[in-house]
Amino acid sequence: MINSLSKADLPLPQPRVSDPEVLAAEIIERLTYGIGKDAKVATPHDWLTATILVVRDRIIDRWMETTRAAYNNNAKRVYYLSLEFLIGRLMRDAMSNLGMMDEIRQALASMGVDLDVIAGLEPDAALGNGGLGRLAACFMESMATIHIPAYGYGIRYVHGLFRQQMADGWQVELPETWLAHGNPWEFERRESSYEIGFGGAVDTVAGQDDEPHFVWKPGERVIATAYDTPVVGWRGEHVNTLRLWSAQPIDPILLEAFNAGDHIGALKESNKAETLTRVLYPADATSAGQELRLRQEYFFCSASLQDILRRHLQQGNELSALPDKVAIQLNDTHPAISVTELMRLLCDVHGLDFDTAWDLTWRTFSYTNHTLLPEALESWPVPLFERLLPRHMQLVYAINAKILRDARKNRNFSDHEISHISLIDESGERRVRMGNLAFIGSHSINGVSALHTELMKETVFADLHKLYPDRINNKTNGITPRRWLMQCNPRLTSLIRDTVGPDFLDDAEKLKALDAYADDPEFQKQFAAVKRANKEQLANLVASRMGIRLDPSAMFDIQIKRIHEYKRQLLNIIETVALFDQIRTHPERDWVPRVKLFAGKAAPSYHNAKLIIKLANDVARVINNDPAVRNLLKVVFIPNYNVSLAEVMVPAADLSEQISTAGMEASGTGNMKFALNGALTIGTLDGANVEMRDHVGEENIVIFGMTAGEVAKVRAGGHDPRAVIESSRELSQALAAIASGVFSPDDPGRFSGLVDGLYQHDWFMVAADFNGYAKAQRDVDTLWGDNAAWYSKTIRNTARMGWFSSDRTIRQYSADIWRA
Ligand code: T68
Repeated sequence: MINSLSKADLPLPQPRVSDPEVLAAEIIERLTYGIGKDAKVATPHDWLTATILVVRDRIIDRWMETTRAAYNNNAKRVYYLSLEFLIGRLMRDAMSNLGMMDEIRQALASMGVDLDVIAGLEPDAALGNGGLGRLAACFMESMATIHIPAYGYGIRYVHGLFRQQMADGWQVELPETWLAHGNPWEFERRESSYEIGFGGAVDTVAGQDDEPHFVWKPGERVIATAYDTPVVGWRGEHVNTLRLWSAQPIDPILLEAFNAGDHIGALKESNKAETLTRVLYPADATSAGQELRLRQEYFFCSASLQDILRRHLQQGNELSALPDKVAIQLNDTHPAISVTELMRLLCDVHGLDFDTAWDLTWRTFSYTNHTLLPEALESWPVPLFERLLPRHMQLVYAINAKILRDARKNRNFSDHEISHISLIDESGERRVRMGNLAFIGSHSINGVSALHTELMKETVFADLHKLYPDRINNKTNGITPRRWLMQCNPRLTSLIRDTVGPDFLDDAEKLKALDAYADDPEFQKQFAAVKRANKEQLANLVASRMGIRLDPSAMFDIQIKRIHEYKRQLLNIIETVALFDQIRTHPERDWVPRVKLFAGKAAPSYHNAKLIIKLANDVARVINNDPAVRNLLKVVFIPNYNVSLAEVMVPAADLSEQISTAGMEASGTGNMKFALNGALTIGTLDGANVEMRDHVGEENIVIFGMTAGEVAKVRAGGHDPRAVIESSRELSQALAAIASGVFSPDDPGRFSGLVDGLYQHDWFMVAADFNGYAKAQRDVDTLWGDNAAWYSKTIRNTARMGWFSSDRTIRQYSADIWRA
């Protein structure tokens, strides 16, 4: 009987061995006893599941050690709250970090199974929209790598970001079903369940000390259940937990209703609960603004905070030690409701007074801002907020009163300044400002690139910055070099290791050693051969998925990211049309063969973004079928962009398009992935491009276009796009072709609205930057013509991008914000 033994006497599992024979035997064992399949009839999916289970075993040993060590040291823990974790596939990541990729490959091969084939079947977990969600995934891996005891908290969406299909060149959204074959990475933790309330009313009862005590009586309740996924760091030394919440009804079925014959009504509660965590909102850069979204936000914040407080107290800590033992990072405003939820738990559940609770709260939280776009700043109508979260509404008013009185009395803030820092926006329908709540409730507010952080101080948070001048700081984004170099580009990784040794594997800044080889003809040849092989791999993917043949000796010019007007895929397409015209008009010139590749998803309700996808496809059809440019220009829009596709495209790029309107892209992280993999960047002085230029050297990046300051000035002072367009023959002809239906003969007016927007206001400065962009592209052509110069620059990009490792970013968060 277990009970009669003391826990210390329980036997520990044997540490796992990782030689191919042992692994093969374990995979067979898993197949047989874990999945119940005879190896002779196992499907590739069964092999995948069995392999994952065997890899997972190695992680679990370390996971338990890590968790035990954090508990024994009573270490400060970091909690990363994010509504999105765009983790992609996990098997390669895990095998590579554990250093067992070759052994698993051999084990499978000995049984006639190809690792690459089954790895390609793993679903791509797309629990995020784009950069913000992918950053959270890179951060999780870096926190494990540098041994920070950390938990990621989010939602276990049943359907992640939609699958994109093309129907006659238009985006069509289909549901994504990543859980269809089960998820061998996760552990359901039924014991970690919490009740989450919505609606109802607040009662006041007299406390012991005459202070009124508030009791929220929710009108609805659901259960949040935890699902844990281990996140293993480089070399497998430390394993953290990604804990995702799933909603369950309190009563799975209302038997009374069922017995009375109301079979649908009997499941109403159940359906309602499950709807909560069913799908990821697919809009990036706009706030969703719907009740279900606010419910999702509150649901996962409340569950996470209850869990965090339980762990804190279970360790024997006092509540007063919360900021010393707990750091909670809010990934954008999506988890900002946490500020009031922690206040509620501390005051109403744990009985602290308001001022004490407030002091603990703002010292525990910190907040990362990812955008300055006004349409993305979350705010909720007061009536909706009050109906769904009546107690939190009271707390918003109480916090507001405290802050505004202080600003007025001690800082002499004017009415105008007060109206900007208030948690309530009164400019129209009254709304709760989640950005201000996150700011006021945090001791640190950070931007994600140097430029973005400065603009935050001057624009959205100017008045709050005046009130709290020490809180805003910068943490330039980074990417994990494990996924974005070692795994996605094994050829380049081997070449670098053979050339400068393995130090860069543990410290990306050691890539600097490659600088010495940038002008070495022999190394350039090898670097070029790696690029060529990666391009062939991408060409094979395009051939098999789309039936289009690409010439790997052409320049691969790639723009992949969410489709958004500020990211200016339109500028790229218009310049492509202009180039098409030029090639046809001047066939006698020495044109550089180019393949223009695009991929990315548009928010389903974003009309212009969807039109831009259609335009890319329409332009591709015409250009790819014109014999006059046959070997010189190809245009391809690859459907269903996701992390796995990026892992093939990034290593294959010669040219990386980072051409957003200056001042609008907070940082960008795709820009870093391309440069690290030896692409040349053509870009504006926006987001992290500015710092990339500083690191790689201005001679190794192609910069064009207006600066953020110039954009702001021109927007304020009246920009005359018509005059700009009419003064450029190339641009006006390209626009005329698009607007008149050259690319859309079936519907000639299809793009006239898009072009009209450029003539009318050109908000994103597409016309304004066109000439600079076109000239920069011809400079790129010239450079391409000089092979030695090209590789000298691209090698220097790889050599100098080490600083953009997310390990560096996380060290900075840890030193300056979390003090973990
Ligand atoms: C991105 N933001 C920034 N938002 O655009 C990008 N938004 O410059 C930056 O590099 C990246 O964050 C990481 O800091 C987003 O990706 C969203 O995805 C999003 C999702 C929902 C609502 C609003």
